[in-house]
Amino acid sequence: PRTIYLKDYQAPDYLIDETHLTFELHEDRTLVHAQLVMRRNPARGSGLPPLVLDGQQLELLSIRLNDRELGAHDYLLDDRHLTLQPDSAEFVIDSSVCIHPESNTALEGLYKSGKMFCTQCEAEGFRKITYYLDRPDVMSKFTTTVSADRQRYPVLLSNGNPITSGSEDNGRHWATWEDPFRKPAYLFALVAGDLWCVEDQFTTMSQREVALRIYVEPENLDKCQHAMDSLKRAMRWDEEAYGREYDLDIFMIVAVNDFNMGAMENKGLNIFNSSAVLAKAETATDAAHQRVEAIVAHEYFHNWSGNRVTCRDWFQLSLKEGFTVFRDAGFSADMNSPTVKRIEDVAYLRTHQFAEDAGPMAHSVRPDAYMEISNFYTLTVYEKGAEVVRMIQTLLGAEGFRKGSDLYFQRHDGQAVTCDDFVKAMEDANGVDLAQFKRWYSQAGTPRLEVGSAYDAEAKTLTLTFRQLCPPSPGQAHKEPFVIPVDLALLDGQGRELPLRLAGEAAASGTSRVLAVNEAEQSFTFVDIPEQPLPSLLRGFSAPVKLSFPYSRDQLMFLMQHDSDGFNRWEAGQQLAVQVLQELIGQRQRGEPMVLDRRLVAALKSVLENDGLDQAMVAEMLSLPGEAYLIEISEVADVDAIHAAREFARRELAEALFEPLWQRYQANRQASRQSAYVATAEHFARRSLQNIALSYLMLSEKPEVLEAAQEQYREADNMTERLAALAVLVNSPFEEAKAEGLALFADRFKDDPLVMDQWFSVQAGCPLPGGLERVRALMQHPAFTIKNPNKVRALIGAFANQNHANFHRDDGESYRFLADQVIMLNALNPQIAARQLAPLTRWRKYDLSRQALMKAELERILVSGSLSSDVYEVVSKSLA
Ligand code: HT7
Ligand code: ZN
Repeated sequence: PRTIYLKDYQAPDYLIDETHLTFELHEDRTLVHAQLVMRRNPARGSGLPPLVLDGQQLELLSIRLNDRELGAHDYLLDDRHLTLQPDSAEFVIDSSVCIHPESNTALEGLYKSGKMFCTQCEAEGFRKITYYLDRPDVMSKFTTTVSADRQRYPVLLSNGNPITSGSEDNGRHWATWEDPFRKPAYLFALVAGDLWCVEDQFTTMSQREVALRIYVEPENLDKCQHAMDSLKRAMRWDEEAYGREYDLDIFMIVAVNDFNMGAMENKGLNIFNSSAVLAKAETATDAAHQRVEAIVAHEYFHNWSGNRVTCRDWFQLSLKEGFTVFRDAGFSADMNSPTVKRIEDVAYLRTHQFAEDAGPMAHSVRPDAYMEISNFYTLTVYEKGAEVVRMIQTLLGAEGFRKGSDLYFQRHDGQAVTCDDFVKAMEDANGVDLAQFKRWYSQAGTPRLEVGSAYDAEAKTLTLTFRQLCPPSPGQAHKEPFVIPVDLALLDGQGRELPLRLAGEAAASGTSRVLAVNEAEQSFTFVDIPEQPLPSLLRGFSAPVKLSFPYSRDQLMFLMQHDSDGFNRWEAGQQLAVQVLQELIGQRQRGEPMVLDRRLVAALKSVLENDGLDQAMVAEMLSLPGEAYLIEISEVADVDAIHAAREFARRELAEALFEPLWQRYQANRQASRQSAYVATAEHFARRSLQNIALSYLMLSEKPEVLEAAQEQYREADNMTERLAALAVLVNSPFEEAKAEGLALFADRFKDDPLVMDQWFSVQAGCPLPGGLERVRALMQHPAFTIKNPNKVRALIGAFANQNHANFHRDDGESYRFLADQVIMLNALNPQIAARQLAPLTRWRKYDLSRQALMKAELERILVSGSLSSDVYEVVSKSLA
């Protein structure tokens, strides 16, 4: 495969003003007619270079240039392009092609999901539908006519507003849709099926009525209300937080079962993985409800950050994705608990994005080269990209940031732009220079920030010294200093924040502030500091860096209790737990008996006994750092020792804290019994504490806990409690109860694919011995199919990414298993194959024996036959 470079970007030679599409949908073949009203791009000069249209897997039936039928000698055709010679600056191309959605297993372009037709065009799927300039800087007005059998496909949808529809004599019918907004082809969508819809409406801030519809298969009609409520909240929030109003008369969401990602923001017609839209108490957990709320909002927010203002090229992907993740995080924070949302996001970023940034596929937020763009829908582009936007907000303040975003939307409405344009709007609206800050877009890797402090009791000054260092990443040996916003406070002996005045400043300005660290080594001296303070650093995780400060365990316990920044209270607890766990890991590796530092017990006991704390915070603080995070922060990860140490700590904590855990559990379970399920932050918090308490309690193997778990499993009116109870049974030694729970569950939910995904995942994640054998057996279950990405993620993905003890078994059999699945998926669905590969790409993290085993599997994939560009890019870069 060819590498594409950002430095080679050139504006398109031709533009497409209008796109008129006609689809004749048939079971075995679909005919696509495209009329393109085109002209020479004046920005590219006056000559008439050849017109090179993108097209893949298309059977060309006919092509006309301005009413002249072209013969084979009038154009060049290969498996990626159709090239012809225009003879005037303005012209019309008419093409007809035949495509085969029924055999499209890659789920890109037009395909069938179950009984319905649907599309996925981002990033480069439109070229599998018709010959086109399939690039985001070519924006066109689309009209789409869809015709299909009326009985099987009574609903025919596309982007924009419905214009006309009618019936034919042969049992077919048709509908025409017109989208008044110019858009790139990646935002095109079409859906045809026997769909039912839930309908509502929204009155925008300028009093326009918008019809809202969520289309699903009839059996899912009762699972749409949460998504609809989320959508209305998101529409209102975007008006209030960003001044953004919806612009069409109708907004539609369609749920499909076969989908490579979470959802897609096609203009006016969002297509969703059913897992990201369907939710009701009996079948979806609290986490699933929160995911639905976040994804519905995310896709809706793209209407401005992505659709009205789009990307010039795919290197700019974070322009829309980083910004939109930042926007959806703000929404979720406002709808739920901001501190808990931040904790969840940071834990996820540090575990997974930091690992990506340290691995062979590391790339900057704006990559400068790719082979396959689908591989760059990454945690770096999405989550780190959102952190970069967040840092801009931290540096400019909320008001300055809003001025910048207003200017960005106003200046670039209807345009395809770059990350530089985004930053420029922020600079211009605030009169600041962000030139050095922009290194966050171009330099990969996670900076380390080492902080030292020196207190001068006589001068009453505290000097903080910052040293930043970013490790090399592929293609970037040396990094220049970043601008790192460090939000901080200084706490006195009672935990009160001291007034902050830097040397040279006239007066103190508040008790917490943001320092912009922008040199490799830099000191800041605070004056009038009456006693040796304890710094609370990087509050709210104000920058995506690895911070180190030599806190003692007692100081961390102090911060856990007294820091007024909720995020940093949690962070202190995590750092304490990491120190304690690393000590246990060392003991285990040396063959010494493991001894848990009782300070961790004391710290968690006081958290558990503090009735004033938000229950969700208590649950977060009780959660020990995960194995994946402990692997990420290890130089060489000893998976067995990590697993053994963490399990040992959990058991010790369960024993020492049995009483307070049992009390909390019983109180919360009782409250659950007494109230019907509601998807609100308060109830999420109550159930999350109840469930983490149960998972600790179960380690005691006491009969009363087993009974409680079985009662919760049987009697719960919601999936959050039921699944948590099933998980503790599955992870327990109670074989009979486990088998009974699993069988009952499968019997009850066998017809609900999303619930069965959870059943697969719980078993795939079970760390008890024999994990690989269980996964192999589950692949034979009638509810499993490798053709459905949700099933692959639920079983194979959960096993390889979450079940470290079994995935890293020392004979390498699990690596072999994963490689086999990747080879199979490569032929069916390259995007999913490449994503499933991720755990093998991290081979450098492990001991030499595991390294060799993992590498051997990557090499086996490389020579396994004809590889997709998706898989080839990941494997070859991992081995380089
Ligand atoms: N913008 C959407 C990206 C997406 C996608 C990318 C590659 C292949 C399949 C895909 N489905 C959706 C989703 C989003 O970030 O909003
Ligand atoms: Zn997105």
